[in-house]
This record gives sequence, structure tokens and C-alpha cells, in this order.
Amino acid sequence: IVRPFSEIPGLWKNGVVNLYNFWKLNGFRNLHRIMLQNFNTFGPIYREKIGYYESVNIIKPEDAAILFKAEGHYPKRLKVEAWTSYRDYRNRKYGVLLKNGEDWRNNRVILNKEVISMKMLENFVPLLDDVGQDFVARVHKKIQRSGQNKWTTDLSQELFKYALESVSSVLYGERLGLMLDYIDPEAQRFIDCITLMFKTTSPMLYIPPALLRQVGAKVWRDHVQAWDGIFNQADRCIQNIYRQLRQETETSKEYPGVLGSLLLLDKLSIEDIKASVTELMAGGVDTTSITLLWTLYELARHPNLQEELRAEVAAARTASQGDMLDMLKRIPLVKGALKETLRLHPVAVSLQRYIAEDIIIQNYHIPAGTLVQLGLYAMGRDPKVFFRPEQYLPSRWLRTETQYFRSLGFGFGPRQCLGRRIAETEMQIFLIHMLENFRIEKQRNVEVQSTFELILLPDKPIILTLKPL
Ligand code: HEM
Ligand code: 2DC
Repeated sequence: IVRPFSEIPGLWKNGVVNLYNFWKLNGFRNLHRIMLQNFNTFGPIYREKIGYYESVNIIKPEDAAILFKAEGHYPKRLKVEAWTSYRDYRNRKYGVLLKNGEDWRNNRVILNKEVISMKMLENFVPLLDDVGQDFVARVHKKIQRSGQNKWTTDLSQELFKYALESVSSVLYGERLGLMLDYIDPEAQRFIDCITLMFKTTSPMLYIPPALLRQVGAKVWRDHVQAWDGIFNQADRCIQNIYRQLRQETETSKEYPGVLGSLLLLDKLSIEDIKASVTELMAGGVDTTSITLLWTLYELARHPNLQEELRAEVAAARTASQGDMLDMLKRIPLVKGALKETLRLHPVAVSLQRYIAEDIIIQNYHIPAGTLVQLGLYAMGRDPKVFFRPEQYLPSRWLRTETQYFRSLGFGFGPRQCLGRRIAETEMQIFLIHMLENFRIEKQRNVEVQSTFELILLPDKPIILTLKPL
């Protein structure tokens, strides 16, 4: 017999008390570890309420399958109120990230063709390959200047620039010039604003932003400043392209970038296009750069694996005779490495849906409308799900049985990450160029862990050494 919703184990009776305990555990930065702990305490399903945030949490791939089958026609994630509050406050439109229902679907269908369809890779790859080559040239220059035939550094700032340059070149069909020695201070400010925006979001998951705004809390003011900086910079980039497009008399045959294509297509309003392009630009920086940083860290820790990947890349280069689009089809282990990175160091600690229909999970009844979360970080480290989860083994992804509802770093279904194809291609091209040019080493044993700042980030700087091959 199916047990009722009210019998699901967990702490869900007093949100305020739970928020207090959560705060004492430094939960704002430890969310992923607390979730792991909860699964250990309560088993594969638990119910929870922290502040005003209420959810049912699951961890098993089979249960994820049930969850996503019940997501309905208009899948809906947890509403990040800090983000919607800012837009309401400044009177700005929601983009695809924040829209829901019919409006979301109409926008998403059109954006899918321009942003996530495989057909677009043809257009994206040459642009991203250029950025990859420039990054490598920049590292070579840094190595030369060091006079030591190596470069030891915390690469995160360099990777932020690489990521912003990559996503911008795809969105605008133009380079920002972030691989140069002197960069636009506005671009640097944009990068800093994104980090601040994420950081200030996490407390507002549990305490309503409307309340924080009323009491004039610093976290709300910082959050507004961060989004203001993001929107100002994105507006400048968008205006620039818009002006260029209007001045052009004949349409050129060259790919104009995602924004140009959307404007020429004329199927979404300019305001809708601006809103979603801004979200794409902001969503495209910390996500891929941190994933690449973790990957370099893992490759530095596993020199033999690094050589294996290098050999795969060299063989792919020869076989494809330098055709990058073809080359990307010949690097399964590199792709496995990126999946392995997202398993151990996911950007998103969880995936969530408000379910559209009643479901039964772990023999508990869960009514329609409930927020159900799949603990992605916890699942990636569960020995019942992954054999020897603590080991970084890209080759495990070459086996098909590894795949069933286990490779979920970008989410699932029609509401999955819109930037997925850009992110994957950008990261694959980066690793190809890096492996072809440098050996990656790390300092003696510093164990780096994750800290939650809405997305999961390394809790301390990762210092790496790059040596030319
Ligand atoms: C949504 C992960 C890079 C833009 C998401 C979601 C995840 C995710 C887990 C939620 C999906 C779901 O609920 O099923 C990642 C990871 C990235 C990455 C791991 C890189 C390693 C990017 C990039 C962009 C981007 C580069 C922009 C170019 C978006 C947008 C959404 C989204 C716009 C919302 C889509 C919607 O609601 O319809 N991402 N992302 N992401 N991501 Fe990403
Ligand atoms: C954070 O409990 C933890 O891709 C919360 O590119 C639940 C939650 C809800 C939405 C998730 C968020 C978590 C992590 C960051 C995500 C976000 C949806 C999209 C966003 C996963 C898991 C991200 C990073 C986007 C950001 C776009 C940008 C314009 C802000």
C-alpha cells in the first residue's frame, strides 16, 4: 500500500526553526553537504522546509525518471524570487529563464532553433575555435614573459574572460577582445557583477526578497547593483548590434550571431529578445569557466589520464585533418571527462520541478503542485548509483548503462539548459587546445571542495602550473 504524503520523513513542520538551524550550520554555503547528510539520515526521499522554501528531495535515477515524466507540458523550476523581484522592481521583462507557461514555451521553441539545435554548431564552432586559439596564444605569451618556461596561477579570472568572450562571440557574432592585454573595464565589471549576483541570490532563497527590500537589507541592495551592472553592459552590446544591423543595406551571407539571427527572424518582440539574450550572456560566464577549472584540476591530479586524453585529441586531429566540427565527433573520452566533472562538481546542486500530476516515489504519494528536487550533487557521489564514486573515471561514461538518468548536469527535457550546446562545444574546444599545447600540473596536495554560492564553486583558489609541451 502507498503511504501518504504526510509520512515522508524529514523536517518540514517548522520552517523558521529549520531556517535557524540551517543558518547555524552555515547552510547558505553548505547546502550540498547538508543535502547529502539528509539523504544519509532519512534515506532516498525526504521532505523539508527551510524558511519559506518547501520541497520533497529524491536521489535515485529511477525516481528522477518518474519526476521528469510528471513535469507536464510547461515544466516549472523553483522560482528564484530574487531574480523575478529585481525584474519587477526595475520593470524589465522576464526572459526564457524566468518565464513560465505558454509564454515560456513560445519563446523557448524559437530560441531552441537558434541556440541549442545541432544545426547551429556549424556556425558556432568556427567562432569558438578562434577564441580557443587566442586563449592558447595568450597562455604562451604569459609563459614567455615569466622567463621560467611555465606559468603558475589561479586561472579563474582568465577562464571567466574566456567564457564571456566565447558566449559573446556566439551571441553577437563579434569579439569583445578579452584575450588581449588591456581589456574594457566595463567587461571586467560585468564579470564581477555576475559573481556578486549569484552570491547575493542564495540567502534570498530562504528569506523573501520583498521583506529584505522593505528593511533595506544590504544583500538586496547589492543584488540590485549586480543586476543593474549586468543589464547595462548587455544593453550596450545589444544596442550596438541592433544599430549595425539597421545600417546594413544588403544582408551579408556571414552568420550574424544569435542576436542578429533572432532580430532578422522577427518572430519574437525586441523586448523578449533582449531579455533572453541578457540571460544567455549572464548565464554563460561562471558556469562553463568553473567547470573547466574543475576539469583542469582533475587532469592535473591524474597525469596518466591527461596523457590518455592528449592521445585521443592527437588522433582526432589527424583523422579529421583539422576540421574542428568533425574532430568534435572523435573525442568520446574528452566528453566523458566533462560529464565526470559535472558528476563530482555539478554547477547546479539540484534539479527541481513543480510536478504537474500526482506521482508515487519510494512508495509515497506526492500530490500535483509539489516542488520535487533531485539532489544532483548527492546523486553524483552515491555509491549505490556510481561504482566507486570518489574516483574520477571519464571512461565510465563510455558504457551505455551509465547513462540512464545519471548524466543530468544540464538538466532534462524541454526545460533543460538552453546554453547546453554552446557550453559543451566551448568546453570541448577549450580542452582540445589546452591538451595540444600544455601539460597541466598542480601544487602538492591541496584538497579543494565545493562551496554553495547559488552555483557550486571551489572553496579555495585552485593554483595550476601550465608547461608548454
Ligand atoms: C538552465 C546547467 C551553461 C543558460 C540550466 C539548468 C541547469 C544548467 C542545470 C536548469 C535545467 C533544468 O531545470 O532542467 C548549466 C551548466 C552549464 C551551463 C552545467 C555549463 C557547464 C550555460 C550557458 C548558458 C546557459 C553557457 C548560456 C549561453 C541557461 C539558461 C537556462 C539554463 C537560459 C534556463 C532555460 C529555461 O528555463 O528554459 N543550466 N548551464 N547555461 N541555462 Fe545553463
Ligand atoms: C540553486 O535550491 C539551488 O544554469 C536552489 O545559467 C535551486 C536552484 C534553482 C535554479 C537553478 C539554481 C539552483 C542553480 C543555478 C541555475 C538555476 C537555474 C539556472 C541557473 C542552474 C539549483 C544557471 C546557472 C543559469 C543562470 C542564468 C543567469 C541569467 C542567472
